[in-house]
Amino acid sequence: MPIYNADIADIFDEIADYLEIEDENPFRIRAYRNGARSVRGLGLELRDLVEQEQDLTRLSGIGKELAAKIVEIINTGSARALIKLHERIPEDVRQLLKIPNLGPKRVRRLYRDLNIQSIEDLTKAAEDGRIRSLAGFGKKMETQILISIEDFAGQQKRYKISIVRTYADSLVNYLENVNGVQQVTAAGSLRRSKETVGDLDILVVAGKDSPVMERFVKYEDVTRVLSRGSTKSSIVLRNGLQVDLRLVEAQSYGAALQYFTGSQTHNVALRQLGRRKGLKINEYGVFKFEERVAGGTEQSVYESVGLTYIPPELRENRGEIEAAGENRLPRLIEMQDLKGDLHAHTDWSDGRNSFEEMVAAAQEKGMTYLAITEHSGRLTIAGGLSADRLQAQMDKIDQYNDKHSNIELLKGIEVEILEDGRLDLTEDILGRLDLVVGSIHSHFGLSQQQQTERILRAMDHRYFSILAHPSNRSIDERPPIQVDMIKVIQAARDRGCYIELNSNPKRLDLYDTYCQAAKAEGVLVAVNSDAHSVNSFDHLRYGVGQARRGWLEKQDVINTRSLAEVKKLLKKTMG
Ligand code: DGT
Ligand code: CA
Ligand code: CA
Ligand code: ZN
Repeated sequence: MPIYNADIADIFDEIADYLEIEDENPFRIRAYRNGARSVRGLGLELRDLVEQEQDLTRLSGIGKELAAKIVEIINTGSARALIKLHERIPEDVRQLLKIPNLGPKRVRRLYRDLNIQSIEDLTKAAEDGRIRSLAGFGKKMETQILISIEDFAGQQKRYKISIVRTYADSLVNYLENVNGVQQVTAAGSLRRSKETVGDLDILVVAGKDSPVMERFVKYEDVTRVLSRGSTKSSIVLRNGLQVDLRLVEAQSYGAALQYFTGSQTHNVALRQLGRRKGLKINEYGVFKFEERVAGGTEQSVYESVGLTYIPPELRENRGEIEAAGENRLPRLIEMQDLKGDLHAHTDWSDGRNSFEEMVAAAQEKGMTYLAITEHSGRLTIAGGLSADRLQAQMDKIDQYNDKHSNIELLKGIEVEILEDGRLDLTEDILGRLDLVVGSIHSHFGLSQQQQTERILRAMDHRYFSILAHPSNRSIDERPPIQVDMIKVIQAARDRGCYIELNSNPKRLDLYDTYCQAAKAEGVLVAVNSDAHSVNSFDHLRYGVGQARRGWLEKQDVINTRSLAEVKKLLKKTMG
């Protein structure tokens, strides 16, 4: 692989970072920084100059030490100086330099004296009050550090999964069509189905002569090229999304996919496990002494340390490694397990498509049942239904079911939970439905105790089937309400009702950890679309992704059941 100037500049910057943490001679540090800058800005590729045996010290900003390093990097792909620094300082300590107002001196103290190796370590130490005791830090500095970490996190804009999915699909398709490209995979948090994605990580296997890097940086949607190297390049798309591309050899594909899928904490735990077994795991493969023992596939990487394959959605270091070691990983739910949908709107309330269009679309998706659940009257901005209109819709549904047999419509409502926990319709009308979906669209600011009691009271109603979007967060728009979700889940268990995982990518609410809690309590989860148009049934894939992150299996989700079973389960909540 040819070495590009960007590869060399990255190495110089990395060396400078470590030298700063080590409190090295400032002139030497500055030499590396200047070197990185001038290498990046150079019009010619250094590897051509080296091949022509030109004197590199004639370039501005390049002295004897750096010239020698450039030759070394071009010939060997790396610099011994950097490898030595890596042995002394863990890689992640470098991240600390990015925190505003921290600076290398403080980073050094934090690492040396408190063994803080990452931003997570730093957050924890500040929260535990361990930083104030360091000489020269103090309580004020400790608070300031927490604020700076938050600022830093805030700068890292995150994108909804649905947006990144769309961009990823186009880019993957584009790269697949470049000459010599054998494989393209989107890794990182997208592959783990996280609700939001910081940047997109793409992994490519291609032949030696493939122009894939050139084509990548020339993708039509690129607004900025951050770096361009032989095995690694980064671009920014017009919407601000950063995309990192890594080029790997086929024999390393599995190891690289495993590495770049993350999460970082999962990878750290996996590497530790490897170390205990005398194996070294990195993005190139699994090695015993110097010999490669695995790495072509992800499966081989996991098997090399005695684990069964761990699906990407579980890779958060939340017990999946232990479970894989004992062969008790869940068999995660899949898209085709869904038999129907228990929450959808039509233009009778605020949906964009007609009743007939929604039903046809659900049928086309292969659903065997669909619950129509319009808003109730109190939600006037959403065209909420009065009792009379609801009765009219129920009649329409009865007529539909009489005439058709390939999909069954269920009579439902998305009833407003009022501020005091009462429902927005009387028992008289609610009792005529197949299911009652209850949700909150107002009074988001109640205290945790009030909010929790409000929901518990709503669930206490004679007719209450499913609590919809329980935290009410709306990504980029609204934080979650304050509620004791564990209490709510336990209440659902006691009352025999169900909890929704809303598949709309701006909600994805129930959170993954609460899916696990629901499963532990034996509360069935409804993975619903909350469709407001024919296209939004497609959102179910994100709901399933989130359910998988929450360790849910087919049997944990109510709408994987047959129509007859679902009707029975809903009936239990209706009287
Ligand atoms: P994001 O982009 O914030 O949504 O989250 P990720 O998980 O995609 O993180 P990202 O893009 O920084 O890196 C992708 C994966 O590559 C990450 O999950 C683990 C691996 N990785 C990247 N940088 C490092 C690193 O410095 N140390 C370790 N151990 N792993 C890393
Ligand atoms: Ca990423
Ligand atoms: Ca990345
Ligand atoms: Zn709804």
